[in-house]
Amino acid sequence: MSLSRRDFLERAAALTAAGFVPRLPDDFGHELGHMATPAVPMPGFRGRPLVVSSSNGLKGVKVAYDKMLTGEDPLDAVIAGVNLVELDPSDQSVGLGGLPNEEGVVQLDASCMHGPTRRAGSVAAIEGIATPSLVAKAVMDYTDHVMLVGAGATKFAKAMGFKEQNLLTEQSRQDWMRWKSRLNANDAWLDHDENLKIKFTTGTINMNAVNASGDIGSVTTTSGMAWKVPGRIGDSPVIGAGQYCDNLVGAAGSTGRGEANIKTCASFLIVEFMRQGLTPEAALIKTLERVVAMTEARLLGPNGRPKFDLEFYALTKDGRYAGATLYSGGKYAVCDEQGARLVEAAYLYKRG
Ligand code: SD4
Repeated sequence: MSLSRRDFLERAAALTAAGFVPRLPDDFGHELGHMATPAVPMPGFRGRPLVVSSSNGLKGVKVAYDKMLTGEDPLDAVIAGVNLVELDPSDQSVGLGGLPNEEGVVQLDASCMHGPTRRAGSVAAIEGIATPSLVAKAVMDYTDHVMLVGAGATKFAKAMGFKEQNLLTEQSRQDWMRWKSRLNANDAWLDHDENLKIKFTTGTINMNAVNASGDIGSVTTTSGMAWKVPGRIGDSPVIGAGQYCDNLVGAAGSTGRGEANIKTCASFLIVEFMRQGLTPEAALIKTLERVVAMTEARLLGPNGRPKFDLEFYALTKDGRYAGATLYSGGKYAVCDEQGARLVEAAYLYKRG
């Protein structure tokens, strides 16, 4: 987000009055950090409501934003935003209709974090429940634990009154069968669609919000990688990887290759970089650089760049935000007083 120097100084003055440590931009537009001094919010802090998500949350960010304006908690607001996508059977990367694992079973991951109470909840490899984001929140609200997985997560959800249902839509079942029939030319499965290209769907939705009081919530929900090994969980349910929020600083989340993200604890790292004074965009780019540095050789192309993509999203307590991807061309969704819109993401490498 570009901010004129005057806007910046005005905002900095307001934040200082509210107890924030002022940070000045360097020549590159980044802010100079004051590493040893965490921002301290004061009672009466006024920020601006803002919601940031992956691009598939364009409708959801508006839902979340409107809910916050009526006083709803930022975490409840973003969960309502991602529920839209979880319940949409045509989105094949989240909730109902998500592409299944290699055995044709839809296994879902989700996690959430609530800034004001410093609590978190998560479920992984849960089956038969369309809204794992709400189950993650129930883990947070009703147990002394942070993470439930597999059969235990499903059992918990049913005990909490969630409805069990078949999440494998006919479209996703057909896509799985086509993938399966192409695995081995010598097996007994006949391939009916010679020219059909099976997409390797990635999707996932991460959504983060801050309200006018500077309270923050974040959530990420996914069906993970299509055709994964049963039991595989990605970054989405891992607090600090798929999403993270700290009510003093801001929130961050990710979509894309979870295996790459987990190794850098990227969402936590982004929030830490912002705590040290980097702008959201600088924090995202620096974290993408860390991802590249941590990438194993087999996943690097001849040019030394990753063969996968990864997308990050972040916002700060005082209403700044950014999205960034490894490769150019990405977009992300934002909703604030200017309405819901897609915004071009920053990037590390120009595509092509
Ligand atoms: C995962 N990060 O399970 C998720 C997948 C994803 O876009 O984001 N796809 O690794």
